[in-house]
Amino acid sequence: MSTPATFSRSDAVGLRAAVNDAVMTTPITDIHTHLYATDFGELLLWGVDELLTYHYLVAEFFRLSDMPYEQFWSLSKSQQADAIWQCLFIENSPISEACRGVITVLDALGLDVSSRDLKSYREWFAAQETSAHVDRVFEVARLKCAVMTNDPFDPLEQPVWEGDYQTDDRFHGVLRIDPLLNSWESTCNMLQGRNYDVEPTLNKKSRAEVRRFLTDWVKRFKALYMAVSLPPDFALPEESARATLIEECILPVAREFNIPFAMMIGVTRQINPLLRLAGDSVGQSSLLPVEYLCAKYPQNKFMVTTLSREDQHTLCVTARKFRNLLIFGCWWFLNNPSIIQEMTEMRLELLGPSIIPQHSDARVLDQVIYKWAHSRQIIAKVLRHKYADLVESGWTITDAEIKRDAEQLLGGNFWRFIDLKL
Ligand code: FIX
Ligand code: ZN
Repeated sequence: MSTPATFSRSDAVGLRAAVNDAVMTTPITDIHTHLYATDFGELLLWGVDELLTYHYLVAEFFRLSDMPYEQFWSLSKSQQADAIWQCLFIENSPISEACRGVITVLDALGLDVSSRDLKSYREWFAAQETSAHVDRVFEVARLKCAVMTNDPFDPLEQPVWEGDYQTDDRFHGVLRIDPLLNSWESTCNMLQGRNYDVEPTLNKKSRAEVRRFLTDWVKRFKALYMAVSLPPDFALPEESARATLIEECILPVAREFNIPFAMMIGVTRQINPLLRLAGDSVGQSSLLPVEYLCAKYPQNKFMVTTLSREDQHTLCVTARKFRNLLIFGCWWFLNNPSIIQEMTEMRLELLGPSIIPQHSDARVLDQVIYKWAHSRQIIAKVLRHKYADLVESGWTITDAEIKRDAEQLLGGNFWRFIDLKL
């Protein structure tokens, strides 16, 4: 048996290679995506037209094109993709992170990006079979599994869950409850339509019925956690339907199933509705509600990500105070190399390896390739600097320890938190 490699001051080159190898090859648990298993049919998006019409690119398109909004939305998907390709990749250079992502994906799948031949990319994707393509993408991205975002109110998803869905070990369920918490009035009507005996006042009976609804869907989805996105003015404690629903419905059910409640805080929806899915924005948030929940409910587990760059330091400090809080990901507008680097450094400095540095938020299967290729590079860079500082101070570190740390960051911390009993 060979002795495990140990790195000290004199092994900068070896240390660098060991960190790169560990971070680049460790299989990932992607804890928040908008992907689906193949049984969900058309809900699983993949291919070059989906990549090009990603809402991140739609927002960028409207900055550089003068096409009227209505004209763009009246085009077919492939016509929209043509317009975006022409504008963002041919008439301008694809410098933005979302544009670069498309190039990374095509290149990783073996397509010749220097040809700039969209037609040939389309032909290649058209020749792939869905299930084999999922296998391939998981392999190229070195993904172990992905956590879906499942909506009990989605008319396309619901029949699949209620039908003969064959569980795929690579895709895990999550109960997403935005409508419940962000528009209670209309959700109340929907629940009534599904035979839950609820009233807008959220009386005792209604609260029990909401818990019954949550229980039904946690079970049906085999949900690893419950999740919601929240606006910057999210406040707790307060007198509101949202507060009652969180404290008296969600948290008791989460405790019963020992699952975390994930809050994604800081999104202002539909600032520009003409952009449709691309029309959401960001605002700074108070993290007092997170402090309040973690302190008042020590038997509940919370996962939190915040959308504003300005909130990241407070979030780290809050996580230092509460073991029932796990912070995750560089969400959406933060998913850019410079910000990922800054956030990952700050998180490791304040919290050591007890974080989930990234999730992909992929909406199109192929995106996991670029989201993870780009993030792995940055995580490796930050870790290299951290280990280099340590060995510079006389510490030694082994290859096995580096692999252990990479495994924790890229999946282990999540699964440990899921299993954690408080
Ligand atoms: O609320 C969310 O889960 C957001 O991540 C998405 O709705 C958003 O549109 C997105 O795709 C961000 O990456
Ligand atoms: Zn998301």
